[in-house]
Formats: sequence, C-alpha cells, structure tokens
Amino acid sequence: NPVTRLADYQPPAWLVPDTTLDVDLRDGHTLVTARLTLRRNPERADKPEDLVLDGEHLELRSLTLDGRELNPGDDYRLDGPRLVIPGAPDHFTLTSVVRIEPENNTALEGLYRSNGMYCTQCEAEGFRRITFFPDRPDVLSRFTTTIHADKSAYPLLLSNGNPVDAGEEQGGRHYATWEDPFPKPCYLFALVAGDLACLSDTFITASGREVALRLYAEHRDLDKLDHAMDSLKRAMAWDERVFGREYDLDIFQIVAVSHFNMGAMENKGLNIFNTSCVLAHPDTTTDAAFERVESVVAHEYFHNWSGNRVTCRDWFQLSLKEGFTVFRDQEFSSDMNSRAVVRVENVDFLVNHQFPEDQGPMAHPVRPAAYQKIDNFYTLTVYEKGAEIVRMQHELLGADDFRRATDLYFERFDGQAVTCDDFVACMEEVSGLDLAQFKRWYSQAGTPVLTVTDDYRDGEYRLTIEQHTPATPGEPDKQPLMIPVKLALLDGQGRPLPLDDQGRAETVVILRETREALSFQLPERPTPSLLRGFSAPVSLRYDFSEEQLVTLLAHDTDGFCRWDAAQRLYFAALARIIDDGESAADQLPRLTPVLERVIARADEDPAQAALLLGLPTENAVGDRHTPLRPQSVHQAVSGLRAAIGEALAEHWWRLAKDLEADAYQGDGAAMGRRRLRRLAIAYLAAAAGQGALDADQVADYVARDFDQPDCMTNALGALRDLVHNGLAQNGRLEAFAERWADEPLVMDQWFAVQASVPGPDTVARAEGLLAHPAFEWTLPNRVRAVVGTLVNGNPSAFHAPDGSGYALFARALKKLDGINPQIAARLASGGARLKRLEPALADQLGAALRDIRPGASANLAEVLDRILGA
Ligand code: HT7
Ligand code: ZN
Repeated sequence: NPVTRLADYQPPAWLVPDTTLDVDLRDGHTLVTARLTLRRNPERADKPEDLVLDGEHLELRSLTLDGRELNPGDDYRLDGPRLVIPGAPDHFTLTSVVRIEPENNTALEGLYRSNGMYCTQCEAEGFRRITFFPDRPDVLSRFTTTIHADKSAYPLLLSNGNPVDAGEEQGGRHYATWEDPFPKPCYLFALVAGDLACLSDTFITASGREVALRLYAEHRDLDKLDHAMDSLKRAMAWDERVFGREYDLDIFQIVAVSHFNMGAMENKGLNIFNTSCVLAHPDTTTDAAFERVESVVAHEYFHNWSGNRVTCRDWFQLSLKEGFTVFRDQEFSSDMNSRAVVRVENVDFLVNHQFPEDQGPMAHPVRPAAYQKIDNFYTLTVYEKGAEIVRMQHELLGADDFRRATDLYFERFDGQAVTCDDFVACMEEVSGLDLAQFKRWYSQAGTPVLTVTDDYRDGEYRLTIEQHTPATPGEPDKQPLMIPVKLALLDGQGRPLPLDDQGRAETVVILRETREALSFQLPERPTPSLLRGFSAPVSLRYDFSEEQLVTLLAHDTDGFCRWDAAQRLYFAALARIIDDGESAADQLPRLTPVLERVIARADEDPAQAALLLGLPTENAVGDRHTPLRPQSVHQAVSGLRAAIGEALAEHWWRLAKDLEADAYQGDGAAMGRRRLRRLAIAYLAAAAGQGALDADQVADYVARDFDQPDCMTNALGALRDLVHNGLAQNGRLEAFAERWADEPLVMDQWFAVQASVPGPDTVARAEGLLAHPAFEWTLPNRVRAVVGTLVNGNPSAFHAPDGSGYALFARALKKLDGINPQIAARLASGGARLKRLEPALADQLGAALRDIRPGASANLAEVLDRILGA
C-alpha cells in the first residue's frame, strides 16, 4: 500500500473556484458531467507540469478543455486512480463526462443506492468515485448541482446549498438545480434522490433570519423524526448562545439512510444520517439511542462551523474538526442533561475504548504522521482523545478566554482549510500561554501514566507525580507532556481541606516535568481526590486504600472521582477473584456495605447511582489483566454480578418496584429512573440465572416488561435479561422478531441481543444469525449487530477456546472485504487484543488473520498488518 505522509504536504497545484455538476440518474447507470474552472495556485512556487485529478471506478466518456475535445494518449492519460493532463494551462475550463454504477456500489462511498433512493458519502475520499477532481480538503470550490431523474420514482432531488431551479423533462423525468454559495471541499458534497417523507419546521436565528428545517426519511418513519427535530433546534440555539455561531444558509436538511458506513455526515446544508442516529420513537428506540440521536444531530450541525466554514488543510488534521466538534457535542449534551452523568459516560467510553486503542497495535497520534487509508483513521483517538485535548485547552484558558480564542479562530480562518497548529495558535494568542509543549498531545501516541505517591509528616503533605508514556508502535521514546491535574484533598469525613491561605478547596496543577513534587500544609493526612473531572486523558496510578476509596465514593463532590472510586473497588475485587483464587462470595463483606450506601442515596440522582452500581465490562476487566484469559474474566464478572444480585436482592426488588412508571415519560429524569431500575432487574436476573434466586419468580417479573411494554428500553431490556441469563423466555425471542420484522433498527437490536449472550456456544448461534433470512451483508448496521457485537462486546464467545469465534471472524472479514472494505477494516480492529491473549488463543487468532491477509483490500490490509505486527 502506498503511504501518505504529513511531512510531504504540498499545497494544491491548481485551484477549482467553481464546479458545475450535472448528474443524470438512469436505471443501471448514472452519467456525471463536471465542469471545473481551474487556475494555478499562486502558493505553489514549483509550477508542476501535470494537472493530476483523482478518479476511481469511473468510466471516462469524454474530456474537453476550454471546449476542445481531448484525446487519450496525446492529451491526457489515465494512470491508475488518476487522470493526468500534461502541460495544462494556468487558467482553463475542464469538462468531463463519466459513467458510474451506483447500483453496484456496495462500498457505500461516492454515489450509491439504499432502499430505492440515491445518496452520497464523500468523506474522506468518496468524491473521486463521482467525478474526476482534486479530491483533497484544501481545494475549496463553489458547487452548482443539477440532478435529473425519473419523477415518480424520485420526486425529491436534493443537494447542498439553496434550491435555485426545478422543472419537468421529457419521458416523465424532472430536474432540480442547487447552488451552494459557500466554497467547500468536495468531501462535503452531497446529493439525494428519492421518494421520502418530510418533517418541516423553521428556526429563527439570533439575527432574525428564518431557516427552513427539513428532515427526510422513508414514509413509514415519518413519526420517528420529532426527537431529531427538537434536538436540531436546541443545537442551533445552543451554538448561538455558547459559541456565537449562527447558521448561514436558508435551509438545513437531514436525510435518513439505511445503508451507511458511519453514524452521520455533515455535508453542507444537507446532512446524511444513518437511520440509527436520527430516527427515534419510544416504541422502537431505547433511551440510550434517544441520547445518541440528540448528540449526533448536534455534532453534525456543529460541524457547519467547526469543519465546514473552517475546514482541514489535509486529513492529518482530521481531529481539528472532529476532536473540536466532539468537545462541542459533549458540552451540548452536558447542558441538555446531567453534566456529571454525561462526563462519566464520556470518560467511561474513553478509558474503556480509546485507552485500549492507544495501548495496542493500532495506537497513533491524534494527528498521525502517516497513513495508508485515511478511512482507518476515523478512530477513537482522533475523535475522543482529540476532544480531551480541546477540553484541556478549555481548562487551561478558562471559559472566557477559550470563547475569545474560538471566536478568533472562526473569524480568522473562515472559508479556509487550516491545521491543528492554527487552532492552538489562537489559544496562545488570546491567553498569552505558551502551548509549545502542550502540542505534543497532538503528535505523540499513547496513554500517559501518572504515578502518584504521597507522604504526610509534621503537618506537611507531599505529593509526588511522575509521568511516563509507554512506547507505542514506531514511537519508542516519549517526551513529557503538559498535563493539567485538578485535585482536592479530603479530610476523614470527606470534606475538602483548604489548600492555601485563601482557603481554596480545589486546584489545578500543570505538570510539565517527568517528576514533580507538591507540598501542602494540612492538619491531617488527607484522602487525595485526583484528576477531578478527568482533567487529562491519563491513566492514574495511586495506591488508594480501600478506606480512601470508600470515602471518595461516599463524599466526593466530583462525579468522576466518585465513579472512579467505585470502579477501583470493583476492579480490586475482580482481581482477587481472577488472580488470587478468592470467590465472589468472599468479596461481599467488603462490597455490599459500600453498595448499600450508594443505594440509600440513589433517589438523589438515579442515573448517577446506576453508573456507580454497575460492574465494569468484561473487556474493561480483561484489559487490566495480562495475559488476557477471557473465560476466567467472564467467570469472575458474571459470578460477582450474581453474588451481588443475591446478596442485595431485597434492595434490587425494592428499586425495581419503586421505580416502576405508571406511564411512559421521555424526559431525562424518567430515563434516569428507568436506567437504575433496569440495572436492579439485571442484578436479579443474573442471580436467578445462576440459581441463587427463584428463577420463575424473577422471570415472571422480568417478562412483564416484555409482555406489556411501555417503551423499547423496557421491552428490549427484559428480553436481554431473560435470554442472557438462561431464564425461561417462552418464545419471546421469536415473538419479538415477528412483531418487529418491518423495523430494521429494532431487528438490529434483536440480532445484537443474541450475539451478546455470554459463552462459547454463542458462536454457533451467531453462525445461525448470519444465515437468518433477515441478515444482509450489505447492510452495515446488521453486520455490526452480529459480527461487531460478537467480536467487540462478547469476549467469552469471541475467544471461544476451540477458535470457532476466530474462524467466524476471519470468514466474515473476508466476505465483507469484497463488499465493503471500510466496514471490513473497522471490524478487523476487533482483533487488536491479539498480543495480549494467552498463548493458545493468540496462536489461533493470529493464524486465522494471517490466512485472510493475502488478497485483502488496502483498508483491511493496513489493519491486519498492524495487528499481526507485519
Ligand atoms: N465527518 C463524518 C465522517 C464520516 C465518514 C468517514 C469515513 C467513511 C464514512 C464516513 N461517514 C461519515 C462523520 C462525523 O464525524 O461527523
Ligand atoms: Zn464529526
């Protein structure tokens, strides 16, 4: 695979101020006529001879330069995925006609079909599958797009910007023309043609302009668009209030599409969404999915400024838009919901998903230095760690200066393609801070480990903090980072001690050196409350005593530190089971009093209580034990869950019953209560499944939520509790499939519930799911529901001792690679724990992956090579 390197960046040789596209959608093929005005870029001093345009899977029908037909060989050549025109003039118009086949496009990049409609996905490099173009984010062009199609099959023709013309054509066809006044990179181009239902509304901007809001979906899904519309309006108002960003076109549109490689796409004025991230209705959608819709709608909307108006110079700068926009959507969700809960959810996700990425074979800096396929770098590191880097800058500058810096950034770089350095420069300019060392966060991979030791003597409390970032592939030596550590020191009753003469209860220490010492005059030895709010994306090592953890969990006012203390207690108990041979029952005398205290306060914030009372996942536990033995991790976690379920059964029953709702409500408070109730029921079901409680009694209670469901959260939760714990489900799985056969997103959940049943037998079950008539290899959501769930969310099945999970994995990757290489590569990263596995498993997984390496696509090959260490 050819490698693209940041160090080789050169500005584009030609610019394309204007692009006029004519897209003629016909049965079986599409003709795309592209008229590009090209002019040499004055910034490229070396004046290259050849004009090089990107183009893949295009059949070139004609090419004219300023009206003169060009001849292949003499005037241009097709050089693999490029069109080369030697000796092109400094200014000219190039018109190409290409034929493409959206019907056969299962890769879902470029123009493709989904459930009878046409749609596009151009980020990162999909536009080159639509026409020849300099497909790079630093070429900004003004697009005018005309779409022609059969009127009855495709009454709706959409593209970016504003509609400027439409009309009838011969043979029952019609056309529509859209003009986008904002120059944009081609990755933000979009087109949709279909027969869709529309939910309309309006938004009045801060300056009084009326914006038409249009959300489109298949007709049967029209009743599932309200939540997205509400979320969109809240996001628009929030961005004006918090970031001073107003929407700029007269119309903002979102289209829901079933076949989609990721969550959604921020195309200018025409967002395209995976149905799973936009459709929501209480009957069919869980609370978690409702929250995801709110945050993804906001995320894509926020890109209008952080990504579209100010875009990336090159794909190495991807986190410039993604990290910043994730930060923005996290802040939005925090303002719309409980800030403490959202922060813990975000940290949980980062620590248990991004940290493993950063500590494994896929580790890469937030701004990578090289890639083979950029699609493989839409990672948790670029998104989630990137957001933490922005959050640290927010913390370092304070809210007011941060806002001044983002104002400066948007104003200075509006209409430009820029870099992460440009972003940080605005932070420096406004605050006067020197962030040179801070910028290592962008260029250095790996999770820094902070080791904290302390000592209390004669009224002086000394904290020593050492930072060390372990080596990552290709980066053996690491530099110290600038790390903000927020801390408080608690007394025996859990009250914060004054840290200085002003009596401050909390401070932020900015670490710069490998080792730093702090000293505080205190009347007693404190319990340190460290890394409050998770002030930096680091792994914290401090030898907390159990008593200290109990104090933090009971009294700390910082939501993250409370949750972290609970996690440490659970991890310690699980380590005693896994490593020291203790039993689950042995842990109860230490754990149950702590849990009871959390339960006693649960009504203060039920969602937070649910976060504190939930055990870590098997992946999270496995990642803390080397070598990884998935079966013993599973035994330990499920055994402890059942033991807690039994020991606190009275509490769980009471919570389950007290939190029953008379009628469905969709507000945050009701969701929090449902979350805690479902956790309580899950504990009961776990205990019943292991014979520790009356299985019939528990199953009957659980089944009530399924039989008379008030919402999908309860129906699906009940089904999962029954199926996962081997409780009598009495045909409910089949009934569910029958009831929801016409709701693909619900069926995805049905597949996922079964693929996540713990234990090696699930591999055979998953084989059955792959053969199910409703399973489709071309539908990424369905593939993720079965293969993704098995590989990433069910370690005791995936790592079945006989290697059957690996065999299924390898076969699925090979099959998918021929259909959709992006999805194959993304799923392949589920094998990244290979080198941590116990040897017998590592050998089998390695062999299975080596087997499919020959002939793999560029996307899949890059991931396999990293995992296999090739
Ligand atoms: N910016 C969008 C990225 C995206 C994407 C990337 C590669 C392949 C398919 C894709 N679909 C969407 C989504 C976002 O982060 O907002
Ligand atoms: Zn994004």
